[in-house]
Amino acid sequence: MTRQFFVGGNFKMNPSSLEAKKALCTILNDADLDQNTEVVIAPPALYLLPTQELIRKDIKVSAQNCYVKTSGAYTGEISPAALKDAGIPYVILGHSERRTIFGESSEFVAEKTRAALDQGLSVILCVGETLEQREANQTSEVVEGQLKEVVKVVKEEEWSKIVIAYEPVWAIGTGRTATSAQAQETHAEIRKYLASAVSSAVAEATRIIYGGSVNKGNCRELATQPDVDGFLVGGASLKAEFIEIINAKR
Ligand code: G2H
Repeated sequence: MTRQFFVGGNFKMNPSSLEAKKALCTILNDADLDQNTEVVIAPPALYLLPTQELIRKDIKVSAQNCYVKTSGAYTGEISPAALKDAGIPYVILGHSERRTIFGESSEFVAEKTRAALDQGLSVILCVGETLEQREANQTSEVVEGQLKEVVKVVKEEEWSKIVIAYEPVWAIGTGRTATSAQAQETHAEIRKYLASAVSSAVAEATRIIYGGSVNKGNCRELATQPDVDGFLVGGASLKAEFIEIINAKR
């Protein structure tokens, strides 16, 4: 089975003006993009709707987070039902910045995944180990532990709505990218885990993308790896080089 290449742009809390956001959309709108690649951009929550208006229709828009409840007294949170209502098809969940800075546990990320799926949203589910964990040879254990909680709450047929983003924490925003061999090794382990914990069909069909300092210089080599099905791009998604990353397979 061929898995459609997927490139996500995680803008994080950038840029902090609508003008800069418009400029980014214009660059993408004018670009010659590989039509075989699914492209999703995740602006800050306040800019989701203007971005959806401005961006070409073959690029999808994603939230960077959502809560587990659909409505109620949860000041500052984003409802997955509101995302659905606004026509936002994707949400990023479990990003390491959410896990480390905001203390989100794997159980909570799984609960959010369940809530998002219940609204019909697709999920970019992030997993990854710290440098300390990698050096202690705990990468598989950590990543499988993060996935295990999600496996518990997702039905087999729902995995088609999930893209797994493997983002080693030590490679995020540091300029230190995993080598293509390191990425391939962990992606293959994740696929093997899915085969044993869910099914071989899900393992074969699920896209596993890499994130962590992806740029125009390293994307082509990473994209040659058989289990690397795309990228989640942070810093470089705010620049024109994002186009070269989207076109990495061309
Ligand atoms: C990892 C990635 C996007 P960056 O967080 O999710 O960011 O490419 O800046 O390392």
